[in-house]
Amino acid sequence: MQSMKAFRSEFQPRNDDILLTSFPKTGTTWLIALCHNILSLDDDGKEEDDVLKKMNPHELAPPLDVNFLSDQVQDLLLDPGRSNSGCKIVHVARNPKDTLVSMWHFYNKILKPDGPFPVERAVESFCSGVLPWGPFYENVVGYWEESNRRPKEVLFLKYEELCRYPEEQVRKLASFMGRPFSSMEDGDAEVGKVLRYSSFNRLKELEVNKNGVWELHRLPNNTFFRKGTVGDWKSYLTPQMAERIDQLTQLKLQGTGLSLDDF
Ligand code: PAP
Repeated sequence: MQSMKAFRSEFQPRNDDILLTSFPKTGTTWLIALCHNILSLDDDGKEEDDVLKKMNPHELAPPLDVNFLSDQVQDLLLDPGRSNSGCKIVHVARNPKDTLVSMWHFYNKILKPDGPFPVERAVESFCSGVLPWGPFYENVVGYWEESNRRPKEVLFLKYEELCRYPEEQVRKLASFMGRPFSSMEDGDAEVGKVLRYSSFNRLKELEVNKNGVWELHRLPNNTFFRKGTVGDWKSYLTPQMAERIDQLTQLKLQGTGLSLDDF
């Protein structure tokens, strides 16, 4: 909370900053990798030079809300070049049932309790909004509404659309970041490279993500790569649980124009 308060009162973005925002487990790791690879295209680097081979994507974009007071991001406070205008925000959202199941797996793994946390309690906690990083729906609707109000400054992406229309979505992301791809063949090749370098299968199999640890949080990097699919909730939630979440989703998103489907 201290870090969050300090962030809210003191952080001044630079005009060319791009802030990545998300509710946990909605595609943050993927989004960081995609943005990194879009920005790295100019370097014309070879695969062996890719820093993602040495670092978990999170190390490239430290989480400001948690670590604002840590040494790693302290320098952001001291940069006189920062002004409070013009920065861009990219938000990634995901359907609530996969988000919940992904979070449940994550905490079961890192907290190492005697047995898995009962899924019924995870559903209860999700539906009541009492969970790490607070209520899911208020978070996502806030970014959705802001993206409608300020489309040039706030881009709203969905995990499911990234899975289903990867080329289109990466082009949209790159244009928003001010690095549009050409519509010619070389542009298609670059989009393909960004997607390949950021892909779940590639990142999961990198040595750094198999056996490395993110020192800042002392978390094994492999906790960020589980299944990487849409609809895995079906293996864990009963039809009753799914129905409860669907009803809540309908209620919370009513009138917003936002849908969070697991198509
Ligand atoms: P975080 O909040 O801890 O950063 P985040 O990256 O937002 O987690 O979400 C993790 C989910 O994204 C995991 O989903 P799953 O549990 O349903 O499998 C993880 O597997 C998935 N993920 C990580 N990297 C990628 C990627 N490159 N492409 C697609 N999905 C990914």
